[in-house]
Amino acid sequence: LEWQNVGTQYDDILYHKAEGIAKITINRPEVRNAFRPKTIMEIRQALSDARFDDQIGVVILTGQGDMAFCSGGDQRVRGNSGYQDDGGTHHLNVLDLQKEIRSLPKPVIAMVAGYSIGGGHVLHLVCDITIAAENARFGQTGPKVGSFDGGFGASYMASLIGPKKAKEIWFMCRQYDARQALDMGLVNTVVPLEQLEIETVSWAKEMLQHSPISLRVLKSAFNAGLDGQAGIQELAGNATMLFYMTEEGQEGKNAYLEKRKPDFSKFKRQP
Ligand code: 2NE
Repeated sequence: LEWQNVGTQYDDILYHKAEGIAKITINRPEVRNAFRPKTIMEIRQALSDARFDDQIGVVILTGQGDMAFCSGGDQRVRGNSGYQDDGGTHHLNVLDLQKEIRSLPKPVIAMVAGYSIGGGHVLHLVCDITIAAENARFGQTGPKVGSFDGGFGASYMASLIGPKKAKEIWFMCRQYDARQALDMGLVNTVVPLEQLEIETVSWAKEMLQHSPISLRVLKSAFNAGLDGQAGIQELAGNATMLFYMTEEGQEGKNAYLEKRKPDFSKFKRQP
């Protein structure tokens, strides 16, 4: 693909677009792509751009280089109540990013080479699809470094691979290779490192051929159960959007604007 650099304003990430695909790359290879508050803020901004760009149908999240997708929170800036930004405020804003990846109405693919560890492991988890290179290694470190993610990091992992395996991953803090991750259902496929982007782009292109609304509604339907009332809200938001697209929905608005009684009699009740 002829990637176009559309993220020159960012320090911690690269942001590219090509042929309907947006690619967000965490660009801190010297710390195995660990994130600080600025990194998360920039990913959220790029994600928002990808959401509002109607030419974009699929987002790829990845890490710069072959050594790591992401190694979680940058422990060098970890303070007493979160990760410290340049102004001295502490954040755990990766939790907001997790929610935004899940509620982005377009598929998000994690493209993983090397380590996907700690908060960086949860980031690949919450993506819709994970394509792993053969050198990928997965794991949580929280209980080793005095941290944990009891939100999606625990509950979504358990729904993905079962509670026994999820507890093993969190309680033991072991690392798992790409084949083990595939066997557990943590990733969708494993490919040689040199094929990683080719394979990921080909998955993205296949999805791009399909109905955007089908993908959108399916994504929110997959999330609805675990997300409770917020999940229902998102699914119902799609129903509202689709209703606005119908003549029946538009009749209500038109009647209001034309100061007349709405006539819904011509619209059939479906069985
Ligand atoms: C990722 C891993 C397994 C890689 O190991 P290796 O042997 O390939 O590399 P090395 O030498 O450990 O790391 C290379 C450089 O990157 C830094 C290292 O300190 C080292 O720096 P220098 O010695 O060259 O100066 N580095 C790596 N990860 C870093 C990190 N997360 N923060 C700051 N510097 C980091 C290995 O490096 C590793 O296990 N890293 C730590 C993983 C970790 O514990 N992450 C935090 C989990 S907690 C979290 O992410 C979190 C949460 O639980 C809840 C909310 C938000 C965040």
